[in-house]
Amino acid sequence: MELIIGPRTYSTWSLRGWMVMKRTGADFVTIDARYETAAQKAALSEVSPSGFVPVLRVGGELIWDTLAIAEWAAESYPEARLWPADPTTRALARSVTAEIHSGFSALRTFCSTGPDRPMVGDARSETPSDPALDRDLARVVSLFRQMRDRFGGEGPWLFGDWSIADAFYTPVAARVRHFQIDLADHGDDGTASTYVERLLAQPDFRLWETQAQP
Ligand SMILES: N[C@@H](CCC(=O)N[C@@H](CS)C(=O)NCC(=O)O)C(=O)O
Repeated sequence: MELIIGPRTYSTWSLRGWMVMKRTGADFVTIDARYETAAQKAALSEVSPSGFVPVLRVGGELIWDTLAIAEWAAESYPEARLWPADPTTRALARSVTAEIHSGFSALRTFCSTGPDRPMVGDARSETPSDPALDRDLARVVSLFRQMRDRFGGEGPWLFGDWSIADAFYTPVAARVRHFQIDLADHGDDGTASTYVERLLAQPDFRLWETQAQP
């Protein structure tokens, strides 16, 4: 089984897919792809139907798009409990996961990652400012506070036990760190920033950071 990923320094979707695959406990190898130049993009299109990463190659099939990979992993490795067991909690976890998968466009635009704006390491950028970004950050804070207040008694993650939702919000935590965003400015009472720190301290994320090439 192979997971084709982009640069570990800034490929946020690759990080999400890789974290989910790591949690399955399955044996897989990662294959590095790049997409800075036209030639690299053309080469990526040879292995990725959409031209994007991550892509999972399994049993002669390709699964592209992070959410599809995550759902495949949850179905294929039920013992990894990648989604919450309770159907209502699972629906909430899927909702917040879908929200980051298809939304938060201002956060992505104003806090975009790249070779000079890495989600790993000590480099930091100036905090951007825009009303649309403020709205996205207020939503992130409210979502984190709401879920942590509700499920905090069941464990340290967004829905108590670790789930795919935590993988999907790890790059958000990395953006908060890189762009030096003070979540208190966006309605945090400390709950969201504590959760952000927890995401950044995950051993899998630390491993990803150490494997990232500058
Ligand atoms: N909806 C896709 C988005 C994947 C995506 O945007 N991947 C970026 C890297 S983080 C990419 O492959 N970019 C290639 C390019 O811009 O040419 C998913 O969830 O996997």
